[in-house]
Amino acid sequence: MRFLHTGDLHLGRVFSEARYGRAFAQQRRRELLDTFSRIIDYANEHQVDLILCCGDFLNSDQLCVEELRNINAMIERLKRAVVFAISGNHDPQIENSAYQKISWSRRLYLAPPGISRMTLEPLGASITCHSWDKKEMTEPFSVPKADAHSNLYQILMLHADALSEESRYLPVDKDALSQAGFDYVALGHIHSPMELAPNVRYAGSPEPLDFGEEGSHGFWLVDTDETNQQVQFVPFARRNYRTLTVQTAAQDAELAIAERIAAKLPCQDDIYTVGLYGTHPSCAGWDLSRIREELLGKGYLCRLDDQTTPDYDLKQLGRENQGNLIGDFIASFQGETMDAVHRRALEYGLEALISQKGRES
Ligand SMILES: [Mn+2]
Repeated sequence: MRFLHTGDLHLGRVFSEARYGRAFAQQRRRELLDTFSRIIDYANEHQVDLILCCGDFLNSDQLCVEELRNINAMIERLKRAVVFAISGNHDPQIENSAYQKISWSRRLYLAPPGISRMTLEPLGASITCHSWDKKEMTEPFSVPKADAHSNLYQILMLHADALSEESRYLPVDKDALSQAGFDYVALGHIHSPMELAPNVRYAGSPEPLDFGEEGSHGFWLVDTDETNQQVQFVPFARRNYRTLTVQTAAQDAELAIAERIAAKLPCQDDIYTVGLYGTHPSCAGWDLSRIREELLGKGYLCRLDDQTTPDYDLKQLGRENQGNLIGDFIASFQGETMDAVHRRALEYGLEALISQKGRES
């Protein structure tokens, strides 16, 4: 048997226009659907028997009926495989969920809420799984045991959080998962692919869904026969998120910074967090949205993380302003541990005071 382990496709997810800009937010939403369509093509081209979808297949509330029909038409294109899905916290089987709104293809099997077990006789496999019917589940999940007498290939499918005991999303003990006797434990919910034990994996989302979800995204492809099991990760994302840093100096013009950033970005397809380090002009900071728009015009989608510090000399500024409001303000920070929050507070306060002073004189 050859199966594909995926999950967290979040089809229908709406991307923030504030973060991505309107056009790109809409494009990115379409790309998630395109990637599911590419997965269907991949399954057809690679003789996949079974697609495991480990929850959060749909952002249930954000899809209209016509879009659901389009997704269903993609599933209908499968020649050989079936999609075996469990519901997660974004597509729980509640009243009026997306799963109730249209009549779905027989190639999609959605496991009922709670724990269930199903035998796929032609594939020599059995699937034990859990499906959601609410948006939060805080009780720790007690892991069912595999059938010790079965000679089937036994899969456990869960949408659960094996990384945090305090999780509101079905906390589960990862050692219990690896020791329950299953040949393969297919997990969803965490968006990065991860191997927790030789038989326990998170699929991760095939597309990264937001800043912070860096690294490779795709799905697992598993081949099994009576004696062997081969598991490979297939990178599949249309875009990746990346982080890089750029140095600034106080005399830099906004457009010069944009040029410098663009020169460091290797690929227009990816989405970047650019950390700005160095100094910025002490009283007239840069307009970061201007830099961002300039980069967007060149085809780069970036988030700017401004870590620059103003170019004034704090000691000298304190000496020059001894006894006045600015001097007192600087002195009030002495003895404080200057973490990022304190530094920002000092900087914003000083900028306000200095510009006020400039207006008065
Ligand atoms: Mn989830």
